[in-house]
Amino acid sequence: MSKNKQLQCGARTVDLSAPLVMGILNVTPDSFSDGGRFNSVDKAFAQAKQMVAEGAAFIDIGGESTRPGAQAVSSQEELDRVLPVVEKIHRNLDVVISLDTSNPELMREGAKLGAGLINDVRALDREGALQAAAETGLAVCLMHRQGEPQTMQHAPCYEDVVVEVSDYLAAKVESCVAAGIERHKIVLDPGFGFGKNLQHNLTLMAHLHKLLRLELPLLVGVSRKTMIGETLNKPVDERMYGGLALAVWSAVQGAHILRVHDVAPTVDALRMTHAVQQAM
Ligand code: 7PM
Repeated sequence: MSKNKQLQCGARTVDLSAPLVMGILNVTPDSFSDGGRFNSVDKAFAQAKQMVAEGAAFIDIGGESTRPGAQAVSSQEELDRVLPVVEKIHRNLDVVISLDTSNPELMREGAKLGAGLINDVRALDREGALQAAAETGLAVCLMHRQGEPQTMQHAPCYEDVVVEVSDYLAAKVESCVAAGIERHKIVLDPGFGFGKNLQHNLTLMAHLHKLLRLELPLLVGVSRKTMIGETLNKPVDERMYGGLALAVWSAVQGAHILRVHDVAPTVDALRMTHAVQQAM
């Protein structure tokens, strides 16, 4: 991937020549526990507004928890949670809206309301998802995983995790292109923690630059993840500094987008990193 690449996300063109931050916005009921629909839309919007003020270029909106053991959400429930937030953000904020979903209906409806990117942790594997994503014309993030979200951490196994992730993503790109998704609208993600143990995650992180051979933008999501918890022996609310180290490491290796909870500190860390990269 050359230095001054751009990514077309719906109506917006994103410049990927410096590392960008994607802020995570969960709109699951457990994230806004006091119930009322309007109240939760306002709270989600306020959080998005804050993340944009802190420098997020993308807001990744998710209404279905991918947490192992989490309850499955009906399609309508997911639409009802996510779409009002998409609409409000699109009308009021200057940011690319990413749909964190595997649901073809949400892809279509979200695209109509101004979303720019589809971030599907199931890599468009669900019935109808590949076609829906292609028909929206939006950019897509293809993430590697081994197994299904509910059971993927039971016994992850690889002969060569870097080669297998890379080969998987290369094959996915070809299926997407065959389905009508333009190559320049595809972002790749090794899927940290998705069917990977600590050693797999560390190996992937160490060799991240090898995924650049696929010549597409790279997205990395490690914010607050177990690989930090296991390395530092810290609970989820004490993983920010470890996450910043991995964000900087990823950017130095050539990652383009960092998906994080803690936007302000990550933006500073990446701006500082980029200033040094430019002096090379
Ligand atoms: C439970 C398990 C809660 C896993 C949350 C998660 C990624 C993603 C997620 C990622 C892309 C988390 C994950 N992770 N999308 N969605 N890449 N593209 O820790 O690494 O945020 S959900």
